[in-house]
Amino acid sequence: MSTRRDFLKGTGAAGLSALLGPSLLQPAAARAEQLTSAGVWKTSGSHWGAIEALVKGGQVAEVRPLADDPHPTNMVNGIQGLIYSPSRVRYPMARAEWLDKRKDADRTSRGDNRFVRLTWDEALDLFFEEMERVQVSHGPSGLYAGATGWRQTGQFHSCINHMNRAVSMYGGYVKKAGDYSTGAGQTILPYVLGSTEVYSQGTSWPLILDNAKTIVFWANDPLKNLQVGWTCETHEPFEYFDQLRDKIASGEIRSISVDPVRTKTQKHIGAEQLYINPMTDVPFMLALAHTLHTEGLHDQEFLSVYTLGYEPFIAYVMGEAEDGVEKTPEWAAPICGVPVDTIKEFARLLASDRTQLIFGWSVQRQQHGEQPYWMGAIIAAMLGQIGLPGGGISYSHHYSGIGVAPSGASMPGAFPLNLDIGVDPVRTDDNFMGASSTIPVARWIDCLMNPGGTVEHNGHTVTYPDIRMAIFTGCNPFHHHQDHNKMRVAIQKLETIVAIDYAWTATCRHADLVLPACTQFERNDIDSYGSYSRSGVIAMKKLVDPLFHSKTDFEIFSLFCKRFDREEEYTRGWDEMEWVKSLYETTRSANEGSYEMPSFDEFWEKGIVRFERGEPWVRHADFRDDPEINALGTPSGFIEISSRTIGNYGYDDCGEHPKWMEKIERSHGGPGSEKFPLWLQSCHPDQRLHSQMCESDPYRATYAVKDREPVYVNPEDAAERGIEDGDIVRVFNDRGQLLAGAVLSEDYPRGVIRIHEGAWYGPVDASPNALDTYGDPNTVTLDVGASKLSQATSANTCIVEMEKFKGEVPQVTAFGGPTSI
Ligand SMILES: Nc1nc2c(c(=O)[nH]1)N[C@H]1C(S)=C(S)[C@@H](COP(=O)(O)OP(=O)(O)OC[C@H]3O[C@@H](n4cnc5c(=O)[nH]c(N)nc54)[C@H](O)[C@@H]3O)O[C@H]1N2
Ligand SMILES: Nc1nc2c(c(=O)[nH]1)N[C@H]1C(S)=C(S)[C@@H](COP(=O)(O)OP(=O)(O)OC[C@H]3O[C@@H](n4cnc5c(=O)[nH]c(N)nc54)[C@H](O)[C@@H]3O)O[C@H]1N2
Ligand SMILES: [Mo]
Repeated sequence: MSTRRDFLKGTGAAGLSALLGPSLLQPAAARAEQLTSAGVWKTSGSHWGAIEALVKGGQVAEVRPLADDPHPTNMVNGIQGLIYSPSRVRYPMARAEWLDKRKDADRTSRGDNRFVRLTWDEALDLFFEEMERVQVSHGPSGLYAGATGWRQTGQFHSCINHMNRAVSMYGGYVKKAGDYSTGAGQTILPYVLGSTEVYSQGTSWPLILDNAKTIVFWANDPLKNLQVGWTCETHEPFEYFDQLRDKIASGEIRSISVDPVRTKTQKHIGAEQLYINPMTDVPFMLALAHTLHTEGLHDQEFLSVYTLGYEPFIAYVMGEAEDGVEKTPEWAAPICGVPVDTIKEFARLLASDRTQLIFGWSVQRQQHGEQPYWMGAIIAAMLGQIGLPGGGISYSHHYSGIGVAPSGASMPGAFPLNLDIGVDPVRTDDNFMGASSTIPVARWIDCLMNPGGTVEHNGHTVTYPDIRMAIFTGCNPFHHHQDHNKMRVAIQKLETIVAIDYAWTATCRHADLVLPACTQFERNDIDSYGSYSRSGVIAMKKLVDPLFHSKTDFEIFSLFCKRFDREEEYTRGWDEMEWVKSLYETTRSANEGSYEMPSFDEFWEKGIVRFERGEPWVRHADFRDDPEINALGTPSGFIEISSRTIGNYGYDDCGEHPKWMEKIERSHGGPGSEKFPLWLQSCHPDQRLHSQMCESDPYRATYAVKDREPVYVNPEDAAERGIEDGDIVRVFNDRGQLLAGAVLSEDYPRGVIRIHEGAWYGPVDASPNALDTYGDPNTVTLDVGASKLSQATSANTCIVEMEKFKGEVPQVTAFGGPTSI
């Protein structure tokens, strides 16, 4: 296999010089646009990696990964089906009832999927009229436009920026704080380690592989999660997992995966699984701390020099404070399901030599999700290896290429937000009438249900605004938010919901006005090649014209701004290619003298400019080197094992140091498990990016079970319920019910089932507690804030029961668009 490495070797002395020449792809892979008798091959980039597409007669005939992708994802095979999905939004549409009566329309019928086709002019007039009405009558607190979502990639067509810029040129609106990915982690870690850590570059893999003796993957499945990236993914880290597999095989490195499930990563690299009961990492970690401390395996010098607040924490562990319970392995074992001896041996193993801890994010997407992250930092501090190559802790090596030594190059910026350009909004009313202008993102349903109510958040009190209208673009809240039955009631509070999407998602089904955007494959754009690796810049070439009546988000919002005479300011008078060129030229100037980039025309012709990898790098090495000069961003500058700041907030669900707190509901003997004995983990899909590509019919058919989303279940749990492989089952709890297709697998232990998030929601009808016909796990998940600190999603705190479905199986309603009238 010819890799990028081989190619870079061929560029001779480039690596010695600070001034790097443009390294364009080999001719074989560099054909941004190559005519063949059978059509034209065009290059583009995507969350799934760089691709080439064969375009014939105005149609995408074939899509394949770019030739030198070292580890292409199978998901590339779903792209064609995404473009030509029967679930595309074809025309601007309005919900039938809403079109007649607007704010006075019946809202209980939302979700019945009956819509009326409109012209673009009609639709955009309605959109503008509603926004104006809401802002005039309710001020900025009436409009929720703060979006969070995995819009398709491309810097110019970043649809969320388009919406934000256009809407804020008219007036203010309620914004969101945080995200669903790492809400608890990104809130707690700045108090403990001084930065979010979750979005920080991590120690480079070559240094980990050369120095670590033990690598722990904790709730982390990088082989699955690295298939996609925030910008065009390069899949560079996969080479390191192959090297790790070899080192494990030869006994040079031992790798352990702390996970209830046998993961893709464990299987690929040959890691050992350390089984743990779901949501019980904290008692396990407290017992590890107990063993390290009582056996004198902790690094006292590191703790004295680099940390604060060990004493109150260890007093809690030793049972000398608060609950008076000593957190021994004997105490933890029955809770976490890890035998006493295994806990002790694991603690000794961690302390015996260089140990790299690598955490995933799922374990903080649960109630009290801050605690396992804080505990991870404390274990790492007790081991005293933070800042050493192959030691310490990472919270990000499964994300967007982190761990590849980044080039130092500047990457293309995005289409600018209003704030950047100083355009005065039409309406300058910034009076939120006593309410907060920003709400924690995962509490928006709570906000709709309690206008004027308050909620604690990270040291502040948030007062919920009285929201009347919501605009969603580049996100799919009827996939991403928890407890859809509760959502369906809560959104009745909204007078108007506008959804802008290329796919007829459940969010469109529950909206009043739906505008058809085109996909990224129907527009020209530019993107970073490699999100964190900064490996280059890629041209995203339009493959085909926008399908049906769809338009680019840029066009949609240009026409929208025309309705209040801000079109010129919005577009700057530039068209798509002028914008793309300008983003390229800005990047080229920023890199001048360091990374040479060719003229725009040459770049566009060739498709990619590549930059050489940077020097391998160790996270926190500078802090270790001099903790006073390179102090952390915590209040004290040191690692805070206990936090006075958090302690002073006085929260009952996140205190001065980490603690074990029982969950509202938990399997394996926890609360509620007698009635609902199965833990439902809604991890990120191996075959999708969230809900994106679920609508790709031929691709979905490769994994669906009798047209339903798979539910993975242990064979004994299935047998106890009379369920066989391939059966349609009903998964339920007191919040909701869904159908899914059983896949029996020994990878899942007793009491644990998985349905991947992003399965499209297809309720049988608009009635309360309607059966979901395809299998969206968020039909049954719990919607509570992780704690008063982060108010993050608790999606993984969810228990259910399942049974073989009896009776007539309803048709899947999730796909295929609206029932037009
Ligand atoms: N139960 C459970 N729920 C979860 C999670 C979990 O682990 N478990 N994970 C959470 C996490 S971490 C995340 S990040 C969220 C993800 O939640 P989202 O980001 O909302 O999920 P996506 O499916 O990526 O939704 C993107 C939507 O934008 C549309 N779109 C894409 N590109 C464009 C564009 O250019 N223009 C327009 N107008 N629309 C576009 C797509 O068609 C799609 O409908 O889900 C969260 N929800
Ligand atoms: N293929 C693919 N890759 C993706 C995405 C995608 O949609 N598809 N989405 C991207 C995004 S937006 C995000 S936020 C990241 C998400 O990245 P993560 O949140 O890290 O990924 P998950 O797949 O949800 O979970 C990883 C592992 O955590 C384990 N786990 C869950 N709960 C517990 C627990 O209580 N204790 C322990 N010890 N282990 C537990 C699961 O069994 C699983 O093996 O992935 C990114 N990568
Ligand atoms: Mo995410």
